[in-house]
Amino acid sequence: MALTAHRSSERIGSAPYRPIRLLRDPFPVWKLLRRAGLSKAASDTLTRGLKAVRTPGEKRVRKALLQAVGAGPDSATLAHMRRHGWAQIPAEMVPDAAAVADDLAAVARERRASNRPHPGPDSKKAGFLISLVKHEQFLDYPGFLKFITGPELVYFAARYLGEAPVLSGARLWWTPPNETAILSQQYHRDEEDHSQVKFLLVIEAVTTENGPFTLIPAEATQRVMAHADQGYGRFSDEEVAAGLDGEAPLVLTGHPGALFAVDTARCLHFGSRRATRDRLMLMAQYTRFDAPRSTVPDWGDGLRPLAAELDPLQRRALQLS
Ligand SMILES: O=C(O)CCC(=O)C(=O)O
Repeated sequence: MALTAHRSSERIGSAPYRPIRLLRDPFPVWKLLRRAGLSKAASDTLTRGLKAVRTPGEKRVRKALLQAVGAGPDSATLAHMRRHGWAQIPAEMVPDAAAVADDLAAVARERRASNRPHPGPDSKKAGFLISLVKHEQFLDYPGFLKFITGPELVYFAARYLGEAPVLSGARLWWTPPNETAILSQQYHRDEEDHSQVKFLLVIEAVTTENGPFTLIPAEATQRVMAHADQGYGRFSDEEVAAGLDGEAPLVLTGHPGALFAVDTARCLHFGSRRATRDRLMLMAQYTRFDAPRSTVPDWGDGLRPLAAELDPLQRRALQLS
């Protein structure tokens, strides 16, 4: 974690290239506070406060950027997202999605064939959710990074979260056939913040055979948690069913190019469970700037060419001023 400001204001085109590095990753701070004996809630509050102190005005700027962008064509989809915690983004809102899925399928074929999944924090999962490309590695694929940071996705996340958000992760996920129901293959909620957006792009058709992403909409998640008297951690299928009162979980199947947005902090979910066929998805995660438990890719200088093409709100997604 770098605590010092990066003062470079070199200009690329009309846009200054100035990474915002102060407390880029709040999560290590949060973990320190926890180790010091603070509760999760107190650690959340303090981490947010520290971030605000280290980057004064940043929150205000991010809200102002959203005001400048205004309302868009996505209001019905946004309303669905706000109410239910998930939405399918209509194809006409993301005309590039099918072509991007096609190109990503080619990259995945190459990566799978050469059997070079990148080792990393998720290698502990070994048998599923392998990141064929992740975070900074997307700099090698500018077209995909452009899609992920395009106005369609970033503005949607901004309008939902109420401010210019941060791209806190991107992964090309490969789940091979497996027989397990462990870790993220069990119901859980993500804990980076109270609210966040994960975009999920189907790359090769997902059916019930591919271990589809499965979720409980936000209102029903509230009922399940109240019934189980539990907010976080893993929930068994039985606990979830008991709180659902007959309502079926939502299974995100779709054709290549289908794009979903899920607030994985508000919706219980799992995926990759007992797949009998490969599953390929692109995942892009957006959080608020002060999400207390998030980590953020270190994009470094590789962003310069893309940065020149982005508007101020999009630039904020990559932690650029
Ligand atoms: O699709 C999956 O395998 C589950 C992913 C998941 O649990 C998550 O993104 O938090």
